[in-house]
Amino acid sequence: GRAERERLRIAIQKSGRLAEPARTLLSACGLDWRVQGDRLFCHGESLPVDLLLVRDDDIPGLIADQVCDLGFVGRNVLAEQDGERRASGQPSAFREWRALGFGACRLALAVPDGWQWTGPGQLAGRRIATSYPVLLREWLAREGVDADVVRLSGSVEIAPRLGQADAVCDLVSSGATLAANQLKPVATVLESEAVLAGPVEPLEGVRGELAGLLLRRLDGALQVRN
Ligand code: PRT
Ligand code: ZN
Repeated sequence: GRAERERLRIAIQKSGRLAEPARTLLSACGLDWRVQGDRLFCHGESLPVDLLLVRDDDIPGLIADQVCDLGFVGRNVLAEQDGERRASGQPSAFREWRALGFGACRLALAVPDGWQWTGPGQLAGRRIATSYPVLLREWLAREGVDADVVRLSGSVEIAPRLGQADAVCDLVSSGATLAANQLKPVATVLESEAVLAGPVEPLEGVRGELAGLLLRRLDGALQVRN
């Protein structure tokens, strides 16, 4: 059964923004894998640490289900899915173990360029498009603003032009995408970067020892970078 697994299993993004830096960082920790072409599973050679290559959105759930022990994922994804569990009364099943210093971005509220921004109260009664409805609702509650959250899985930034929403809440790094859509960021909901995610409780047994070894090497590698 999964509880007796004697190899550590780490989930990383198969392709996308975090895929390459995640592999580079794990290599810097002395891990390597047999070349396995297009496979989703990479068997670790130098240590009993295997990789699973997946969609970033699947990583928190894989940790919650103990299919994987650890994962490299954006804090934004981890926080949204943790919030989803909270909202449905489920206990936390994963948490951030380390911030990794790459994949920096922020989840930001953005409004049309033409708006004279006066503060969060301006969003009252407005429709806001986002792929992060839980984090947005929590922010609105903190600010005491009652707005309509429109959940979209992608192309959030064109929602205002399509008349689907008045404002957006989306990830921003350079800001070029917002600008190209005549939007401007006005408030930050979450500062994000890639993180090492793991279970709420420490791992035990062989996998606990492997995780400890990996963390020591990771901390060393991160220190060299910073
Ligand atoms: O296929 P899979 O589901 O695994 O990938 P994905 O398409 O969901 O994720 P991906 O690779 O786009 O992003 C993975 C993670 O990278 C995100 O969860 C963030 O933690 C982090 N990250 C860092 C970003 C950005 N920067 C970013 N700029 N994720 C997305 N963007 C998008 C943003 O949504 C917007 O469309 O880039 C656009 C804005 O960029 P700027 O530079 O124009 O502001
Ligand atoms: Zn994704």
